[in-house]
Amino acid sequence: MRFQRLEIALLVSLAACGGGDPVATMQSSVVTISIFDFYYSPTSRTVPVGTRVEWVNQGPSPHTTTSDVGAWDSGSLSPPTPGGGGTPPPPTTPPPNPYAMAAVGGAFSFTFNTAGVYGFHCSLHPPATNPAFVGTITVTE
Ligand SMILES: [Cu+2]
Repeated sequence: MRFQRLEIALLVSLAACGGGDPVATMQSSVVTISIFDFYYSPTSRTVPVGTRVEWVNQGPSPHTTTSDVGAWDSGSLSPPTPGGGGTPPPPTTPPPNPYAMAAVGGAFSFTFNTAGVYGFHCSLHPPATNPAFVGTITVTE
């Protein structure tokens, strides 16, 4: 049948091109910052230009990552346990990290392509009332 012959031809051509992979591995890196009530962890990071920084809300409240100078704004990131319940993990094997088994909350990422110092805060819990709820990304050449 016609389809069988096509399959055999495909298999032969796949086997024939088993040489080296000409596509180089991407060199971009990702740094993760967790958002808690009410602080960022880590508070500050120094990264090279081109780094993608991802903020992940570990709740239990909604939060944002908002650039102090308007370079980015995540909008409200949902907490991992909707409703701010702080539901404990099931009583099976307790994880070493209490957050390890929690569902992943809302996330936002931004790639820093220009060197500089970038302050950020949560627009829902602004520094005026939460002075410690701020962070800094320092981007180096
Ligand atoms: Cu917040």
